[in-house]
Amino acid sequence: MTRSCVPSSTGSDKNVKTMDERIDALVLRLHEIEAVKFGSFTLKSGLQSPIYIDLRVIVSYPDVLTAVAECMWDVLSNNGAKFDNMCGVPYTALPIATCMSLNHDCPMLMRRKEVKDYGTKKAIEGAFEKGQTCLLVEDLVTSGMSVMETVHPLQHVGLKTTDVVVLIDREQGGEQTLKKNGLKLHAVLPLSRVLKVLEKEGKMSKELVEEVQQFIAANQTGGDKPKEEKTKRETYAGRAKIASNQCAKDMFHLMEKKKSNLCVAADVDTAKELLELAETLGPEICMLKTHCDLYPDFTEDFGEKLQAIAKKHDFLIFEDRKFADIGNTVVGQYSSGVHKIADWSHVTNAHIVPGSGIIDGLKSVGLPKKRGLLLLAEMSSKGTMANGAYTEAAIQMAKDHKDFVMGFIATNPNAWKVEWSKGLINMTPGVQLQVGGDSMGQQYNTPMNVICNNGSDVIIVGRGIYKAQDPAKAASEYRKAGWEAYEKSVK
Ligand code: 5BU
Repeated sequence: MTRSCVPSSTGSDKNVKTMDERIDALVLRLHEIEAVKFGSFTLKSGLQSPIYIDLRVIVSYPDVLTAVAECMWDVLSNNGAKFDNMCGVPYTALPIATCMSLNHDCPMLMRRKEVKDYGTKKAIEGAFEKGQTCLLVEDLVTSGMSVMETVHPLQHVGLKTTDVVVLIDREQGGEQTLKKNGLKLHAVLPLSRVLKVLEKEGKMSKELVEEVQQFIAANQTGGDKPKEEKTKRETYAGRAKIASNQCAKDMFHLMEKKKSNLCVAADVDTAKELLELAETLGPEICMLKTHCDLYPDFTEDFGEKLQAIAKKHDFLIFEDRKFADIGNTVVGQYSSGVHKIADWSHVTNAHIVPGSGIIDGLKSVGLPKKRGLLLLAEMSSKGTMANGAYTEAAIQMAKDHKDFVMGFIATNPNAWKVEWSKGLINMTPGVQLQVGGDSMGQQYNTPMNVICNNGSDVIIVGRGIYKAQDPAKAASEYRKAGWEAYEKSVK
């Protein structure tokens, strides 16, 4: 297919400066306008970073914006990229894409960030034809997640996406993630080059460069490749032997038996739909996660019916209740009320915000029934406060209640480096086959990253399965992906 946009470089001062010179000059300008800063910065994830890159400021410096857009176009030209139109990832990359579009007469499209469900509402604005190839324009890539959030709606309307151009690649695994999703990354500035130029020009000390390099090396998002040093670990069967909680033991055994580490988050609208889904997906899963307060048709016999299906297909039930009150209150919430969760759900979970009394309360109800409790050590959503000291407190509370606490909701247990917890299960929500997220802060990681690189045991998948055209087929795909990741990690 002929593509209408075939970049050839036309930078304004290209005749007087080589591309390398222009890029080096741009690095200095970015430092000057504080788009690249050094110090101690708290990132959204809670991590302390010695480097902070904020390219939003470039809109106030037309010379920088022009140089950025020209360098990005030239990189595409050097790499022989071809496309029909382009779409900037909102918001920082929008003016960059606009500049490229105007300077090179290449049509632009826009993604509406506020459309929550691109299946039903118009998410891509502009004129295009199905089958055209759309270039993704982004200012900065770290994990590749925000790029994927724009790729999905573009693909959904029939556009092909093959190339992504960015100004800065933080070299933290984004390129590998994009590659796994069929995208080639064109970066003007790998972060290492930014550091090199700034050190050469006396803007950074050697020690500071090393500090940033160490931070980047220690905070890889992992792409989707198994990291060699983290791959080997104990099998589920081996861990069943050392688990103290009965539900954890049962879960490890049944995962090994069924060859499934897939938990489906069945957030459907009614109890009727939930029971149907449990019947359909039962053979594929080790656990079914419910939110029983979602169902307007919840009846007293719900638990009994679900238990029968769970028994038939051999899976555990996990009511994702997220208890968060003092011990005395959660006793009643867990055992009685409309839902009587303790009667039918093998597993439930709790926030540790109230302190360890919440575990004592839940345990007084759950332990005699051989139930298990998951503590929320981390969450999948953007900006979660469950990190650092909070996560450490959750780990300590689990250690003090090994009989009842069966494990954690966790996103990166490998980072905890806790040896004693092998008998506990780590379960991770926010999983889809591609990285990305939704418009309300959910963040998705892939089964390979979750199980193999981040050291979790169970993938929890909701919309990736129950919103699929064929949920049974999707569940089988997720099960396969989760199991392959597990096998890779124990080899
Ligand atoms: P999704 O459709 O795959 O995004 O559903 C994720 C499910 O996991 C949903 O039921 C959430 O309530 C649940 N969840 C989560 O997404 N993130 C968390 O940190 C915890 C639970 Br805890």
